Amino acid sequence: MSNNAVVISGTGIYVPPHTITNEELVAAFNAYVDLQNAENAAAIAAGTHPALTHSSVEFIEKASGIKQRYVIEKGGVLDPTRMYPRFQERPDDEISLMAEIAVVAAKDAMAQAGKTGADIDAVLCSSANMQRAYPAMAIEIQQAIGAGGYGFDMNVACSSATFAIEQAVNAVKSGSAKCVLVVNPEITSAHLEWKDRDCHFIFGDVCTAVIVERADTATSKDQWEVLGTKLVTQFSNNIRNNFGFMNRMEDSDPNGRDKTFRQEGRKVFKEVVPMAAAHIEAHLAALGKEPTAVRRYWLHQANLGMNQLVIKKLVGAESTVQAGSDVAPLILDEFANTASAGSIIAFHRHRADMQPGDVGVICSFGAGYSIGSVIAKKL
Ligand code: CO8
Repeated sequence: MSNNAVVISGTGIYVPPHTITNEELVAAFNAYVDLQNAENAAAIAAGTHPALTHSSVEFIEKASGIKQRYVIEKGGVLDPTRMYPRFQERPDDEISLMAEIAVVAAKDAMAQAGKTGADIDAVLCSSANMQRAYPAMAIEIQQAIGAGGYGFDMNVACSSATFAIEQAVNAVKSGSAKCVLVVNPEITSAHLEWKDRDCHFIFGDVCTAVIVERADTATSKDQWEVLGTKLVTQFSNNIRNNFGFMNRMEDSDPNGRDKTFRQEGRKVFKEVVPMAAAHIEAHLAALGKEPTAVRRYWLHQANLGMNQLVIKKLVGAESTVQAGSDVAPLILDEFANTASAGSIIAFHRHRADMQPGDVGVICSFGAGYSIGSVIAKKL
């Protein structure tokens, strides 16, 4: 191990209190469809308004592998007259919801790494959406855990966590920080379009946390040397969310369909799978490693079929991607797509059995397009 080695010394998670099963989700969605179709019955009969179509549990499980999702608030999502969560606006002197869940995940990771707030000198709050522009959630979290140094928010959609880990590793290597907390509070329920049959089943809420520090300060029993990180972006319109601070000035509809998540799912699937596999292969090759020498892949959790194909391209073992799988564990069935947190949940939940010297790859892929990989060795 080199003198300036950097390790991941702890991970943590916040799991929301409510689950929504596919059955519950589809029942609420279909009730919404029936209400809408009844309201528009005359126009539908006249052929001037399209009728909405029911969703199905069978489709969701076959197309995605998702069986349920966790959410912070359930009642609003399942109310067919509303179809989005109910959150209360908080006063400025109360901690924000994003920061609150991040602090829970952060404390979990800090306990694993044996760190207190005073040990942390950088906080990166990195996720697919931010609940406000400023002050940064990262700085709010920094204050809540009693950390020093600096904090900032960053957003690279589903690759927010891996991109933040690279920033953390570089900060530690350069000496600008000694011990970095990366948190990924993903309140996807607030920017998912629950009324759209094509995507209403895709996302779930969660928060993950990772501690990145110098190897010579780490005391955790479970340390992972970061052998390398590799990031890439390539512009695509296939996943978009146009919500933003310019909307008011543009006089655009604040409830317009383009102000929440939308995608060309098929195109994303086809284009991102080969990109992700080639990215991982090139990253491993740069470190002189073969894909078959990797003990475990903690992949982005968007779609079971995507992960099966990525693994097939890498190691030719398609059938091994499933819940509890050894080569590429799945957490998507339980959590759905949690944007940037997915690959980190897989790493958090599925590494206890690994041995010193084992190498694993964390890899995210998503909107942008953006792909990030972190290659780590168990010490
Ligand atoms: N119930 C029943 N039938 C349905 C449903 C439904 N809910 N939805 C679609 N169908 C029907 C369609 O109408 C279609 O019927 P027909 O063949 O008669 O036209 C048929 O099923 C097939 O439809 P699709 O082709 O759309 O279905 P796919 O097999 O492609 O599966 C998926 C759809 C699951 C979306 C799949 O394409 C997929 O997972 N793609 C990859 C998605 C992905 O990875 N996206 C990443 C985006 S996440 C990211 O980067 C972070 C963004 C920030 C987070 C935002 C949080 C809100």
